[in-house]
Amino acid sequence: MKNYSIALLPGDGIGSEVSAEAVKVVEAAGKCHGFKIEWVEYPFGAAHYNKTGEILPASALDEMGKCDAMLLGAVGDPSVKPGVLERGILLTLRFHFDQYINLRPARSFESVPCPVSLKDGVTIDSVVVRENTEDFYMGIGAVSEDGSFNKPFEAKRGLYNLLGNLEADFGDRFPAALQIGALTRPGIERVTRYAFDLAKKRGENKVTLASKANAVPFLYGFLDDETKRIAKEYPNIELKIQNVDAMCYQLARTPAAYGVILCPNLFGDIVSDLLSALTGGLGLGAGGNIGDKLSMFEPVHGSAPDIAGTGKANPIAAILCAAMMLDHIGESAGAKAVEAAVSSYLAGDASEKPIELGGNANAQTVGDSVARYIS
Ligand code: GGG
Repeated sequence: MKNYSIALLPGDGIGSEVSAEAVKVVEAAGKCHGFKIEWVEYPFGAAHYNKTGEILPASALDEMGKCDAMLLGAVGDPSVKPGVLERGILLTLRFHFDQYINLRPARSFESVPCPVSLKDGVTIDSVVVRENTEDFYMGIGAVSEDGSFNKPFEAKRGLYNLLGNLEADFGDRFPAALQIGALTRPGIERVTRYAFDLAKKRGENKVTLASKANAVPFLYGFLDDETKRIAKEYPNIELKIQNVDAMCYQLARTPAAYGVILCPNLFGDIVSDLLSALTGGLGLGAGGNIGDKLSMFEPVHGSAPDIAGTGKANPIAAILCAAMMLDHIGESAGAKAVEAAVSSYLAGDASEKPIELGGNANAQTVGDSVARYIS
């Protein structure tokens, strides 16, 4: 019997509902496949912040770093100013543990209707490889009441510590905002190699890069050039560079035409929501924040406060995150069992499907059903 220690951060909104079901299914897989999980649960999120003023203490980061992986529900709540929890918890975790890949697979299920028609037998099987530490997620910026800026900044990453000063003046006196993005050669290199290695592993001969060098030439022109340079290391895999707007258009028309999609941080967030919708709904989109230290598995969806507590949350994304996590820690048989259980469950009685997919099953019932299919 192998034992693992997994940090569990249910977070806000539907986060606790969906992560409870993921835990249930992992426990069932552990019983069948001979592993045991010690869950180390953390309270961080809106309720804890509103009660204590604490966001994510350094002591918790130290403790989490000793775990084998982390499962995260969702972060963000209307009771807290946007960005406080997202930056203070989610992005802090990604940056602190240098989780430089955000891997977001998107697969259609035969039994789940897609909003666009697919030819018979054609399925969506693509994966977004999103750079997870740079681009417009650097957190460098300011809002000014009088259009002038003079503010030092620091952005600590695994690869570097960026120091600088944001200094600008619009001249006229009006409120304004400035935010800057950054991309670096080592940041692009590691995510590009990851994407190309993944394409090779999947037996594919193409990686498509979502870019926008025509309108944002400094950042994305650099991205294109650096990606082309790395792509030369993979002579059997073509690099196709596509403007992200054209990619969204083509994804909506021919979603099955894509395999590995390489994205800078912001486009990756957007494109993976679109892909989740194309495969049937946000409640199906799993993801992993992967790095060489602690990796963290987190659904594509957010905390969805509008449906929290209603039972409408679809826990399949969180359950598929748990499968990714099991694969990551080396429990690949357990991971396959969870994926197979999800497919079997979704192929079953339509009325027992999640509410998001037109059935009557609340989050708890979905979790119970998937757990029953584990073998
Ligand atoms: N639109 C779904 C959603 O809110 N997902 C969570 C999210 O956007 N997280 C921020 C991120 O992944 O960067």
